[in-house]
Amino acid sequence: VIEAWFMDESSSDQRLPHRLEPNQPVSLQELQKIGVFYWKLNADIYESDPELQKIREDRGYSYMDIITIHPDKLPNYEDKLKMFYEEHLHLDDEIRYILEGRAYFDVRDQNDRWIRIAMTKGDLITLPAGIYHRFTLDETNYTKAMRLFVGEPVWKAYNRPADEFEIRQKYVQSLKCR
Ligand code: KMT
Ligand code: NI
Repeated sequence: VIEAWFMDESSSDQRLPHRLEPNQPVSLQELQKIGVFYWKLNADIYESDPELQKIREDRGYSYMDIITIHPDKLPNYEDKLKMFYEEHLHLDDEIRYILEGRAYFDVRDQNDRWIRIAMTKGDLITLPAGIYHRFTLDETNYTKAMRLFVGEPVWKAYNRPADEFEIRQKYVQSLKCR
């Protein structure tokens, strides 16, 4: 299963775990309530995995590419990492599948608290359109991830505040009906 926890308020290195003391875990069920969904897959066979194929077909994830995030492998690494860690939303779901390494996705819960989701090899996650979130590597500084998308990908991120978007209002509304 996936591990998630409420974050502390410390402004130290974003790559550190930032757990509260004592740790305050967040369950998969709580993540589902804010529209975050999760699968565990076998990343060793991602090129021919029928389970991944099925998810892609069922959910219409026609597009995919693979991004390697590491100082030596990603052009403009520092800028991109900084950008990924700005609190933002997208007009579409963000779907990521970790093939190697590790990373953190931080999402805001219904009370605007940060939840940190620890992603490791084999974790596939979907963040709903309109949720405020951000991304960082951990201290190992390396991840290889598959990016999935319904149709032609749109990577545009809107930094907070972006409350005027209809998709944001739709998302906020959806939190009330769960
Ligand atoms: C995003 O929009 O938050 C990202 O694309 C994060 C990096 S992809 C592993
Ligand atoms: Ni994003």
